[in-house]
Amino acid sequence: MTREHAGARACIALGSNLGDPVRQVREAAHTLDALPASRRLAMSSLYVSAPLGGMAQPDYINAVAILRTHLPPLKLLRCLQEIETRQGRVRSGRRWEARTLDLDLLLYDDLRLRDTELTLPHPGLAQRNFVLYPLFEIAPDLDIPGVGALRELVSKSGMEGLRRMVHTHETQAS
Ligand code: ROI
Repeated sequence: MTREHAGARACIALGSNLGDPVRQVREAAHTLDALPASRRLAMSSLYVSAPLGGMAQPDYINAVAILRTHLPPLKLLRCLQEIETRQGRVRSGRRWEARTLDLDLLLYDDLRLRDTELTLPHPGLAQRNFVLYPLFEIAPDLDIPGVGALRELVSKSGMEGLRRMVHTHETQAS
């Protein structure tokens, strides 16, 4: 089937470390389900992950979702930013600070893009185990355009600071 018929496959990273992060991520997952011209294909487990960036802040809850969507990449990005805002995120412009909800567009089919607003694949993807592991859980055979096989990246990346949440009733990040 062509992309026009099937839509594109978009991978989205979810992260939160404020305001009941488990609830934030679950709520965002439900909202993604309801995006126009889209449907959610898969959702990873939730992971508890130590904050990257060196600033003292609470642990994160991270996960990855995959959508089938007819929204073009920048339109999808705006939808994600709208969800972040609706769930209480205030953008101060500071790079490493804690946040109620972060939704990053990781991949959009095999598109490579360098725009002022959007870079695809997401530039941090290969270095972040809290993105690689949940993505691998739901798309183990994925190839990251210009980077390589996800399987390889995962095998080179440790699980340091990362823990998959097994108990669905767990509500605390630590
Ligand atoms: N650290 C972790 N573990 N998870 C995140 O989602 C995350 N997001 C961020 C920074 C501040 C870089 N650190 C993070 O934006």
